[in-house]
Amino acid sequence: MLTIYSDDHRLHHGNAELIDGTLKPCFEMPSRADMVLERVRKVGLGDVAGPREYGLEPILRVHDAGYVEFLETAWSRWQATGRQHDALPLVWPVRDLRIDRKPQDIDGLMGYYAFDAGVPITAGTWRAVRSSANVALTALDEMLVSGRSTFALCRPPGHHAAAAYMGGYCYLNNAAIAAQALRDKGAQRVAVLDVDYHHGNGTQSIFYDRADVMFVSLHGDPAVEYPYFLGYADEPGAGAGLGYNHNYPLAHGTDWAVYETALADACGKIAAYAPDAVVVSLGVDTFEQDPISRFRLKNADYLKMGEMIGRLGKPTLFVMEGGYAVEDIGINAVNVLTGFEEAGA
Ligand code: SP5
Ligand code: ZN
Repeated sequence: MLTIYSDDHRLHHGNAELIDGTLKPCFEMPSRADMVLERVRKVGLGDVAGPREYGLEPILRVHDAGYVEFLETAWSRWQATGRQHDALPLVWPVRDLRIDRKPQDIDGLMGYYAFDAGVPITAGTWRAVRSSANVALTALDEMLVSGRSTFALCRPPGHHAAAAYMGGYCYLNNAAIAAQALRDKGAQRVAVLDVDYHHGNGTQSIFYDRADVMFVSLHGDPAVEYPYFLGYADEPGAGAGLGYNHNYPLAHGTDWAVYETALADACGKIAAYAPDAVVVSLGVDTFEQDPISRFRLKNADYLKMGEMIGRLGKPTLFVMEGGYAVEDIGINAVNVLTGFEEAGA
């Protein structure tokens, strides 16, 4: 399987995130992508190539123009106020606070365009997130040209980012940008399967009222797990999109036996939808040793996960999302890809 990857991800290296009541070193760190790339090479998964430049157009098909302009200018505006350390949001417009007035000040804008404090903006963030989107778009084009499934080794990840807000280590929604590009290149129906431990609130939000992109997600139950405010089973889609959103909230402690049952059901929904292609939001933070997550999948379970996805028999674009057990992230992510290939897809 072809992997698309760019060293530009290293330009995004936040110092700290607010977690457990304290500022800790970011779990979402450059070594994550390095470890996945190392494993791709070690097992001989296939060629590794760099991304092409797609400009802002495919990004603006998914994201709000004001939000994209904010991402592009946030670092220079933050720095202009005399600060050299990472920009982080600190105040958010919840419930009856006004979102009809966009603040002029960068500190206000950081909160306006974020839903949590897990999104440091640094000098290199914009270039890294642009490259990450280009990685997904290039892997998509390679899939379309070759008819073979591909791996977008994206970093930073994307599935928590919605049309007009960042959060959960995510800035641009790489999987959503690729799914929309698939539609724009002629696919009639696209299914996004999100196996990251956390609910893909951004992707769900972007496609919630649409029937042409189905969103299916397995994740920690939001009643007890981040991102808490989306991802319940009773979110079926709205308007034309009613019936095209499927959430599988799973309990803390979920192991492969429980996960497999849910994944089989999810794959059944996708098969019945008969999509032209599948985009997989590939997070491996479901791993038993993940430092911020509470499922119990083991290394070998990811092979079985890949086989089940492979049995759908669809052209599939894998887009890297989360996974914070850095020592095992490469083994687990590449196990999904090799399991997929062994299923003959
Ligand atoms: C892409 C992705 O996987 N983003 C995840 C963002 C999660 N951020 C908040 C994590 C909160 C973890 N709380 C439990 C801490 C255990 N000590
Ligand atoms: Zn995650």
